Amino acid sequence: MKLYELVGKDKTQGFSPYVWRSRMALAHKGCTVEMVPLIFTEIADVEGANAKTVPILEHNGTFITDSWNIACYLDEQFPDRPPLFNGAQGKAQANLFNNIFFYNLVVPLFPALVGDIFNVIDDRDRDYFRTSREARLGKSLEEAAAQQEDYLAQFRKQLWPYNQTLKAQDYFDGASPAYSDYIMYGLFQWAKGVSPCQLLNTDDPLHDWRARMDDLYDSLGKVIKPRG
Ligand SMILES: N[C@@H](CCC(=O)N[C@@H](CS)C(=O)NCC(=O)O)C(=O)O
Repeated sequence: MKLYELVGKDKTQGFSPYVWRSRMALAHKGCTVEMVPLIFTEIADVEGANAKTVPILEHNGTFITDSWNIACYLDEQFPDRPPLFNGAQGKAQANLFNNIFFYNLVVPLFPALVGDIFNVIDDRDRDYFRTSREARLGKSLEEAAAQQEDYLAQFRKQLWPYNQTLKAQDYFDGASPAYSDYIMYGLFQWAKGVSPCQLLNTDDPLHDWRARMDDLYDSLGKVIKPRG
């Protein structure tokens, strides 16, 4: 199996939040995977994948794109291994979690990190990244970076339901981690991989949860080194 991921100048520090979901999901399933680093402007060139984004999973000559599809594929292909979704109802709940999570957390975090991302990407990606992200932001990367603290404050306010949930349970999926946890963990791997800013207070339940997630699968997530 191969998992195509997104890197910047440092090819060991894959920072895509969506790739991290798939990477953790593959580890959860006990799958051994070869990571294939790509920069933004190489993604469309992966022959046979017909992809615009990573992650891309290649398995027995089949390409699966989109992290959600990859998770569904893994549960279908390996039904005897620990499930990522607890049945059809669990999958439907994870889908809701994913969409709320996107709206609550990804949307405010993207402008907070965009200036830091620009500093870590490969030089060959800089024009593409600036043009595409400035169109999405409706402002320059520098203007967004100057407002980083405001965006982070908005982001931190949105953490309340997630911290509250972890007061009653160890993982978003209950007593042990599964796909909702990997959705959340990807976000923190993204921030850690590109930015020195601290998203959490040490007394946030999410802080301890993240430490537990860091220890999973031979500390897989710790391949990302803090920038701060
Ligand atoms: N819905 C997709 C989103 C994936 C995505 O947005 N990936 C980003 C990296 S974090 C990407 O490949 N972007 C390529 C680009 O913007 O050109 C998924 O879940 O896999």
